[in-house]
Amino acid sequence: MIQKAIDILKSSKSVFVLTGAGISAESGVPTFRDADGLWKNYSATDLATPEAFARNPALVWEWYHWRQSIILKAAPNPAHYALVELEKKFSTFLLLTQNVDNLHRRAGSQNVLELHGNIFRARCLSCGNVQEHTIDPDNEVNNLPTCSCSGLLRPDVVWFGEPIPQDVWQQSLTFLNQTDVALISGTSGIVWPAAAIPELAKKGGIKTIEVNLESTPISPIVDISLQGKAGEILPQIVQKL
Ligand code: BV8
Ligand code: ZN
Repeated sequence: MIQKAIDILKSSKSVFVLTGAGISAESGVPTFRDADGLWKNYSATDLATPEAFARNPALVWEWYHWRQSIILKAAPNPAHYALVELEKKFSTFLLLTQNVDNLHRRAGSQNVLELHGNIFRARCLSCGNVQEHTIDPDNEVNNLPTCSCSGLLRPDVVWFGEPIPQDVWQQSLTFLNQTDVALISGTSGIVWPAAAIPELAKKGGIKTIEVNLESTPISPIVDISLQGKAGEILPQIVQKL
């Protein structure tokens, strides 16, 4: 099966990659499924909403600062680096990630689109100003981050129930429509609209390859579903291209 994936990629000129939290699992960043109940018994889907932030901004910011502290200690893993190597082998390449951890960029990926934003950016609720925002690990005081205009800052990520950035989505669909193969890795295929991508690729006659630790709702849809760790399988594929 892995050889079939290699053969498809070898006969392709353009590659579209979609990643999810599973790509960062081997970096020690908990996935959304692992994270449920991991932090003070809260579930990610309860905290990653505008309602949760409106109700208790301090709690939501504490959760994001906790996640930032984990990500800052984490390093990209072989799965991230395999995708950096994959990008070098294809003149036409797009990496669409659902992750907000910035690890693809830290690994060296160039053509990255972030469908759900970035945990190291914050946006002002008053003036809309977007700025880099990383916790100061030494400064334990978690007072609410505010903008220079003194407005309250929120994490610049897409919460459940919020629309995804239309420019990113449109750019991804345009690229998907002209690509030869879509490689989907580390996503449970539950969160929409990213979960629609495998179906859209299939309808467009595009070859689809999944690399995931366990089978997902995507597995029966794709042409090739490889089960295992992305940090092991992706390097095996890329070094043979
Ligand atoms: C939208 C950023 C509409 C935040 C995230 C009811 C009310 C409102 C909306 C909805 C609703 N019902 C459904 C919806 C739509 C909703 C949705 O899909 N909900 C789900 C729960 C059903 N979607 C939305 O709300 C989206 N917006 O629909 O807007 C709209 C339109 C116009 C106007 C107004 C509204 C927005 C969704 C974005 C949410 N934000 N993240 C933050 O990070 O804090 S989603 C978040 O969860 C992640 O970004 C990621 O996308 C998702 C988790 O998914 P995965 O990445 O797949 O991770 P997961 O843990 O699930 O799976 C990991 C996988 O990796 C597993 O399969 C595992 O086996 C595998 N794995 C583990 N280790 C490894 C591995 N694989 C390989 N190697 C390993 N080592
Ligand atoms: Zn402001």
